[in-house]
Amino acid sequence: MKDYVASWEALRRTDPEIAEAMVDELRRERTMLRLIASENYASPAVLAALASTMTNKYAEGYPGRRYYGGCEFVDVAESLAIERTKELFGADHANVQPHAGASANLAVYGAFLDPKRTDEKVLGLVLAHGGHLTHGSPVNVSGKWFNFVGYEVDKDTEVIDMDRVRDLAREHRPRIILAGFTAYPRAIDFAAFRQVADEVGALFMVDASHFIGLVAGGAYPSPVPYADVVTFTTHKTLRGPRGAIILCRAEHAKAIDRAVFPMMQGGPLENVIAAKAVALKEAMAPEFRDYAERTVRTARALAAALAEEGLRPVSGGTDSHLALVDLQPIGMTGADAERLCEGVDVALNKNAIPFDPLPPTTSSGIRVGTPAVATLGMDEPEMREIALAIAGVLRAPEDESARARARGRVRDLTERFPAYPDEG
Ligand code: DSN
Repeated sequence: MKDYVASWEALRRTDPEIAEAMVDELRRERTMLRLIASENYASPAVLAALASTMTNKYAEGYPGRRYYGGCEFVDVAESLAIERTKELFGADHANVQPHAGASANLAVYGAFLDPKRTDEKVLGLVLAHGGHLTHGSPVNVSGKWFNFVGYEVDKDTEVIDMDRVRDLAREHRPRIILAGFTAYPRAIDFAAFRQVADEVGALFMVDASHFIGLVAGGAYPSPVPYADVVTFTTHKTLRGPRGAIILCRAEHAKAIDRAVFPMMQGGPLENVIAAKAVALKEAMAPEFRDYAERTVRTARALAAALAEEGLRPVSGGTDSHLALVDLQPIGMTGADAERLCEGVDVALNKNAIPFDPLPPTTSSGIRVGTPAVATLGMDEPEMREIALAIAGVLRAPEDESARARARGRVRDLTERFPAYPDEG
């Protein structure tokens, strides 16, 4: 009997249409330059854990305290994921069960807020200035059921103005102050947020989804010493499977565990938790520090190279894995830029910039991130190539020879830095 039973041949026989879609997706990931800041390449070991028979197991509860028998082996995987998380980030407590970042954030709100109490507020960065849908957007359950007050970036510097955050905190006396972003390029002053939270008696929550892999590799400040609760997804800079984890101080452990299960979720996805454990082990290796540093170094280089080509990085640059680029100087919308780049095999996304005059479906900016290209081994010289490909096409959208040159640059890069190369 085999020790591992997932079978590509069986899948191809059983469902050739799905198999073909998977082959096409792998080809796309190999041939496109992937600059979507929230995406990465999970390792073959992580992918193997996802396809394991642990997907067959029900395991409501937590290791050693389950509602089903037969959990001894998934307990091993989940306990390893918990211990590795605590060790890697120096946290008191970890819950590795959230299915997604949205579920993790909802669990934190469920743990500490009563939706019926209108006086319990959360102060968070507005979506239009780099926050997230789950940070109080009116179309999301966070904004529908809970009471959010938004802070913005400063109009001139385009960075978070801590005096403004303090003023809003004094005015609204929030129950939670939330820091974290999806499209904010700069380092966050976690100590300053903690001070404001202490002054008004608020809990301090950080959604570290985007930058947690950089924290693991020592390339971005850690929120853990300052925050009561830290949520993060595991598939962005951390390079694991899709899913999320919550860290918290010991005093909040029970409230967080109860909020994840049974308040928000039922059975945990134990195959995904095993894959999280694998990714955490990879993130503990010395090579991951090199990866995290290269990710930030390349993002800085890409922002600078785009600036040289006349594309303005919001806030003047980046301290993280992403840059937000204002296209107003070249008179182009984010939606058009996204489409043009896609046409030359560069995947990136349109993005609102602070104080954007256009609606989010069009937007005046693009977001570019380097977690995926840094995984492939690209470094500063390659960022110049990428900037030339993007700027060449955006500055001359009608020029077929510019498009051909850009496609050639992308092909050269993806061939020199292959994704999932065959072993041996
Ligand atoms: N949708 C993700 C992003 O692209 O940033 C965040 O959840």
